Amino acid sequence: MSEIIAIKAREVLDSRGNPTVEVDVITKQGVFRAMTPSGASAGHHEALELRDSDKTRYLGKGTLKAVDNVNKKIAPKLIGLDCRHQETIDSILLKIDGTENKGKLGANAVLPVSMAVTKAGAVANGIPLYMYIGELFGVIPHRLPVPMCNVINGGKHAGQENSIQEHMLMPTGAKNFTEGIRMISESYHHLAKLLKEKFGAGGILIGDEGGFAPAQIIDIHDRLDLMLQAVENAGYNNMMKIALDPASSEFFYDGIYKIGEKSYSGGEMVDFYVDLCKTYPIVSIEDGHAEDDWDSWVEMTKKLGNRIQIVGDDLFVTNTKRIKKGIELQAANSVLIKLNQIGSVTETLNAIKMAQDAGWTAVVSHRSGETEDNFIADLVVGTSAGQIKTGAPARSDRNAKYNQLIRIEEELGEKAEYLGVDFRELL
Ligand code: 2PG
Ligand code: MG
Repeated sequence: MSEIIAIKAREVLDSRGNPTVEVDVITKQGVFRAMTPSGASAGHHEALELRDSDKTRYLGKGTLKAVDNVNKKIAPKLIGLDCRHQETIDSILLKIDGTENKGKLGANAVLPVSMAVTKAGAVANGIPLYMYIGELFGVIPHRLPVPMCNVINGGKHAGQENSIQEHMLMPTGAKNFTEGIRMISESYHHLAKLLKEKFGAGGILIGDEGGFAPAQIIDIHDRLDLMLQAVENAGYNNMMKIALDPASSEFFYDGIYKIGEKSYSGGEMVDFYVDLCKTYPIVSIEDGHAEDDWDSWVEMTKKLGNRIQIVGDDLFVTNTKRIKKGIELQAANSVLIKLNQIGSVTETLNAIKMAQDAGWTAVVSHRSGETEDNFIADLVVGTSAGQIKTGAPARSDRNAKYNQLIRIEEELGEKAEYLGVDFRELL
């Protein structure tokens, strides 16, 4: 029943209208489908996303080579195997590729196969995907995540140069996940009202992750003030915290960080964040410094690490080699987890494990280019990671994940746990 009978890949569209790879893994129990997301502010150390570079198709962004790699190079090696042997299958995928960074097959070829195999394995074992991931990971899942919801989009996701990329609300005062999402949705709509009043129709245009992208406000203080006003108008004063992802590798030029008209050294950026944390209820900052500016990361962690969560995204790229270095240097206290940065389910689980074993948190994340695949919702529950960032409560590519979490919470019933303000607590 659990034998892989066929594997078929095709090129489909992601949330930005760019091509991406979808894979069907077929067993006697059905067709198990997974899709690859894609980043815009991608880190330089991520696994390779293979694009065709044929300018006559999709402006060079076609994924037919990756599709071909699945159909011709991967499928023949996996057909006949038991889909429940995730680790073996993932190690075969790594072996076929044979490079450090999925440079031959492309992470966008390897990952959807790996994810579809996990989905097939769950059904073969007759349990929900999050439970199956829990088995692979070694926990009994019951923890729902506190979401980080990106209600104001900036930077690359909003066609804006040199600005903070993500301004997120975390409903830490909610009693469960479903209530938390309601609080977020209501605050988001109050924010729309404020932005419409202030800037007219242009104020409520949205960015890649469904958050508003008002081009008129570059200063982060103005953005955060509006967010807190919206939260207050929605009636949730003091029930939300703020998380930021400046994605600062995008505005780092030869050792200098540039936000709007202002320039900062790495140390001055630390002071900038320290000041922000004095004024706003900020509990988490991701990629406050650039992907290779290790010294500034260490300084940031020394100055703020005992008060807030310091998350490495471009810095660690879900790669245990880089996470290990970060733990040794004490360069952060949390890892952002993106499946396609590393390219397989097993490697992703290992990255989460390494972080948690060091007493660090792991935040499961979407990409700015997403799909209707809601795998990460099951991943975050399956690993008890406790935090997910997957955009504003807008557009189905984002809500697919929130909606799946609502279903999982319902299914877990009494057993479901939501940590709220204690979201950094490990199992
Ligand atoms: C990030 C992500 C997701 P992208 O920087 O954390 O929010 O953006 O997918 O564009 O890298
Ligand atoms: Mg990031």
